[in-house]
Amino acid sequence: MALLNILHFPDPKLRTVAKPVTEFDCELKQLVANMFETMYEAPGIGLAATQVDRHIRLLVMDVSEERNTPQCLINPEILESDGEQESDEGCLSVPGFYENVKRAGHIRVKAQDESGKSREFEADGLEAVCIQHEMDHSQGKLFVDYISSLKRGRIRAKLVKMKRNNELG
Ligand code: K1U
Ligand code: ZN
Repeated sequence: MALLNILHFPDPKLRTVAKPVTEFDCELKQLVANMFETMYEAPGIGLAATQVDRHIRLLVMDVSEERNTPQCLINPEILESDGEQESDEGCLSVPGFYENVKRAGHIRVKAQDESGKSREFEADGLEAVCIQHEMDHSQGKLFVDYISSLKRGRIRAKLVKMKRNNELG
């Protein structure tokens, strides 16, 4: 397995709209394994392929406290959503910044697994927040797009400076 390089805001590659996964082969399974390793090491509760410069509709996540419930969602779709929840979100592509974001409180999701098998399930709380956050990445959207342009500009300037000073790892 291998750790993958995570892109940081404002890298324009993070704005790429991901394409559906069509081949469920060994290469895909290797990417999924590497993304889990990268997410656990970071540490994070989720990671989208877009963040590691692979522009396909794939995300991994583990929102369990024990960090023992890995989930891989391929070509995910939100079939239904209702309610509203607000919580602080972070992002491995925007390190060190947390902002309050409003999301649907309850979602019904359809997604494929690494073998291409489709399943449907419901999510709420942190799991629903994480799925919506990671699916935004596949659309080239970041949580900083939900805050004011003034705040986003400040975060951008700080991260550009940190990158220049080699402080982003
Ligand atoms: O960059 C990412 O997409 C991962 C991101 C996911 C996320 C966090 C919070 C709300 C919605 C989505 C993170 O994992 S940031 C790190 C983080 O929140 C965390 C890390 C370790 C333990 C607990 C939380
Ligand atoms: Zn993120």
